[in-house]
Amino acid sequence: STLCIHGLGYIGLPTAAMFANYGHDVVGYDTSEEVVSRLSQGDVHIDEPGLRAFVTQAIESDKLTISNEVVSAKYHIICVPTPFDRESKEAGLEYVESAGEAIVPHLRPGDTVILESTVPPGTTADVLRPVLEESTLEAGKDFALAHCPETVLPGDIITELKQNARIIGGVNGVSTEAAVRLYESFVEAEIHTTADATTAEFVKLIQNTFRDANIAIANEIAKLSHDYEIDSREAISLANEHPRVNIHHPGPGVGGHCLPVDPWFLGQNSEKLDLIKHAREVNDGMSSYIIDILDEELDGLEDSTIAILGVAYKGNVGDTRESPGLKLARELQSPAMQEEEPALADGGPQADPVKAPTVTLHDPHVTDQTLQLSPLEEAVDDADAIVVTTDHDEFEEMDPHSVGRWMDGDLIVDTKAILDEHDWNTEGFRVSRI
Ligand code: SAJ
Repeated sequence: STLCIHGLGYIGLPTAAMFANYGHDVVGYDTSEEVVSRLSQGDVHIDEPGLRAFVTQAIESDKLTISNEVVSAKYHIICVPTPFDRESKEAGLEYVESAGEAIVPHLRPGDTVILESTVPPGTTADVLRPVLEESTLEAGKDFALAHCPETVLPGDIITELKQNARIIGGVNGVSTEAAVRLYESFVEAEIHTTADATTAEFVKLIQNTFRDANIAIANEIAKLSHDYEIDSREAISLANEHPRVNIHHPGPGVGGHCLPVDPWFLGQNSEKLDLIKHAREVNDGMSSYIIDILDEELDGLEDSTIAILGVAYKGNVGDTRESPGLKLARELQSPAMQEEEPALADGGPQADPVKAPTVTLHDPHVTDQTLQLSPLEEAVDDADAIVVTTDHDEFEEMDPHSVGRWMDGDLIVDTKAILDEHDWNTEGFRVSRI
């Protein structure tokens, strides 16, 4: 059958290729001229293992067509972004609404519309449904409407698309069934159905919220461990020997476009966020905790040079959204750091502002030209301290001897505990783990 996928990003593109490679006739639609023209030339704009070959296969078999126009199709699948506004802590639903509006002129009785984008509970029923019903067709009666949230892990998208269980909730039973029949064509795991679309939206959000809150516990445990002078990783791993305990790993904070954002979506139409909100704040506070460690270990940060290794949001990906490394860099260079010493009262001579640290950045996976990234040797050249903020393979393999020769100081803060402490100590480094 024919499918029109709306939005060819991290989720839409692999999903379009997946349906095409399973024999459906798919049109991949994106509003960006650049995305459409690059993809039409076989240039895959997303850095994800195996994706290039997977998309090429779909295009070359003529099952996937890339287009800058919406077409009539038996199934419309919406995979557009829902950008997070840091000020209001709300999801922007403008792309979901405009995708709905683009479908309206093409919507026919018997079609099915599926929303995959992560959205606040209630969006399918209260935001998308009224837009689609401008067609004068009725959801659940004339056309099917369901939410089927994506759950794939960047770095392992193609495998997880097939192997993860899916949750599908339609605005009524007929809608749910229509969506289930479609996903059955490639999903190998169980497809669970919910009574309504709102439950499916809610389930997606609480999965990421659970992971975020669990990491917050790990981060707080790491801070406690520091005070008791014990190894948090060893403590957590031993605690996890219990059959009902599964504490995640501490680190420099939680990045990406999902975990730091989705918990807020839960609170968009409710006032009840409490522990969940607090957990978010614990994770967001890890950058200032790292600054405290640097400050303590370096006896003040004035005039220091700090090299941050890792500006991607996690290991072995090139995505920098909500990156803990970049957040740390921003905070190290923020005006607050420069005003550490309060200016004197009116009229008196102004105190010399404390000079904020110089920050250098290095990341072998990130290609973003707008960031001032340096090669490793340049980034650590003359640095007083290094902070490792992602578990890229390249960092695990770094040679402590060379790094020791290039840099000035001897401090390395290993927020992901990936370095062999013994090797680095042998080269004269002080290793501080989180
Ligand atoms: N992190 C830790 N400690 C851990 C695990 C992760 O600090 O023990 C950090 C990572 O370094 C990273 C952040 O959390 O900064 C998020 O990384 P992640 O690998 O946990 O997750 P994402 O954001 O790449 O993908 C998540 C996944 N959700 C869950 O595992 C519940 C994925 O399955 C979802 O599809 C995706 O969000 C999404 O799109 O919602």
